[in-house]
Amino acid sequence: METKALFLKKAAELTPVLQEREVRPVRTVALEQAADGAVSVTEAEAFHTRQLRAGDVVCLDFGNHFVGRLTLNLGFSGSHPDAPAWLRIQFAERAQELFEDADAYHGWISKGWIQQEQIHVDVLPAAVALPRRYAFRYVKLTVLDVSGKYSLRLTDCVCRETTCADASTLPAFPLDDPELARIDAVACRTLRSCMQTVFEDGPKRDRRLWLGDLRLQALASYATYRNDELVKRCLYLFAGTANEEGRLAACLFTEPEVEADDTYMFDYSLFFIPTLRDYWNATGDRETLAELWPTALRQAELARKCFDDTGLIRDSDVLGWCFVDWNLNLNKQAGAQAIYLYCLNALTELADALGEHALSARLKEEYQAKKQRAFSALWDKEKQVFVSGAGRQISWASQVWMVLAGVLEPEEGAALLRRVAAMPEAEKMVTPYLYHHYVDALLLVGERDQALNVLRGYWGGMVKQGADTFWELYDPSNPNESPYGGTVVNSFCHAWSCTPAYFLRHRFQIGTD
Ligand code: RAM
Repeated sequence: METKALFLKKAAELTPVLQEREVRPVRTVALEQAADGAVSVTEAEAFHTRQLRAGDVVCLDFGNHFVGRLTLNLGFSGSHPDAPAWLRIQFAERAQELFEDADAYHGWISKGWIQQEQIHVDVLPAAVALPRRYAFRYVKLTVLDVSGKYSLRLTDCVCRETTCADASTLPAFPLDDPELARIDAVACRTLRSCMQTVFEDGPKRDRRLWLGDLRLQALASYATYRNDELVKRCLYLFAGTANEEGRLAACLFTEPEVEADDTYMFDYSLFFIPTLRDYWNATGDRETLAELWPTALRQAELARKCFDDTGLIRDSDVLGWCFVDWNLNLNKQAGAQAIYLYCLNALTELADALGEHALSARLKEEYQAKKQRAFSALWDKEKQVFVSGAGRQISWASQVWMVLAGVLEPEEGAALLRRVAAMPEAEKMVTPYLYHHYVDALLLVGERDQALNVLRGYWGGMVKQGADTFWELYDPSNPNESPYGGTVVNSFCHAWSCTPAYFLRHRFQIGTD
């Protein structure tokens, strides 16, 4: 069998059985939005006692974030229904979403992601199974119309929840500190909701496997639900969908057939290398390492072509040529150079593990040369920071990734991170994805207290805003930040934000017994 087909066969054999469970709303609520956008949630009359007429609204609170399919049990009182019940049903991960007008969204991402249905129910009573899988805590039902001769009753509402996270494998992690305990719990919940037949990036959107997200989910999984088989499946899915030259796509679909997306990003393809390294370190699964090693090696070979003859990565204006973060002003050149160096280090570790000593030595030489080039081309001697692109842009991202690439001694790296923090002109971080790397960089240079402060301040900031799961984007100075032209399509349960569980459990190891 051809190698890629073999990889996909292995991936298929590792498809997890999803656990299903029925959950019901824990209360009926009334939602109100204040002028500053804050939403208050108060308990309201229980849904099943209400007689609903045209224009009535029922909001259900499931008490936590769930992913699943919903069935509404509908009845009536009054005369025999002489017209259909016409309903709108909206799902929200955060209550705020229910105040957004889907029709007013004109951003570049499809409105199709907005979790909203309109249905006609011709015959009552009925059990109406809604057509999609939803990610939500709140469900809002609006009666668009019924006839004057009857009122509608919602007698029951059941969600069949799905996840492949097995609660029995989640190690207890008692923490004396309630703030950190809550951050850990929300992080675990985030990962759990994203664990479906692959590690999805977001169960609301995009509901697919992205390599950059997988890398962080895998780290969190090793420290929590420990689903190594799911990581292995995802690695084989990527390896099995490499293009003709061997390059891995940034993301892939699994339905109706497994298929790579036609989006390629410099950094995401490379992240196969550290993801395999982390899997190897966590499992010691040598067979998988040996089988997937050529795929990992190939990503570095292909990325190498993006450098000029002097060893400097070529910059590009193409949006998304290299991801790094969702800050649309961010220049990626320095970040890309650093990410390549970071991945070279991971590749060297794998080469050593496989006894490929000659290759390992060559990789080390290449690392030194490209590191020197980073300093000669991208280091601003006067400002003492890395700059990026023709405009010599200063950003958090460039410094964070250079630290992670190991180009500085720990004290120098710590000083660099402090320096950028004091530069208001530096391009900011906008996603938990880049904040993850900031925390990682702080830990690498020994700034443990500051790393913990970031967990408390940044992820804790989402908790303070009522997060049950961590969000795709969070800019404390602009909570309505969206690269998509509107927060209604943002994902509020997003894989790459689940890593506080990894940091707290694995890197800080501050749990109490
Ligand atoms: C977003 C996705 C995903 C991320 C990409 C680059 O569209 O939600 O999480 O990896 O961007």
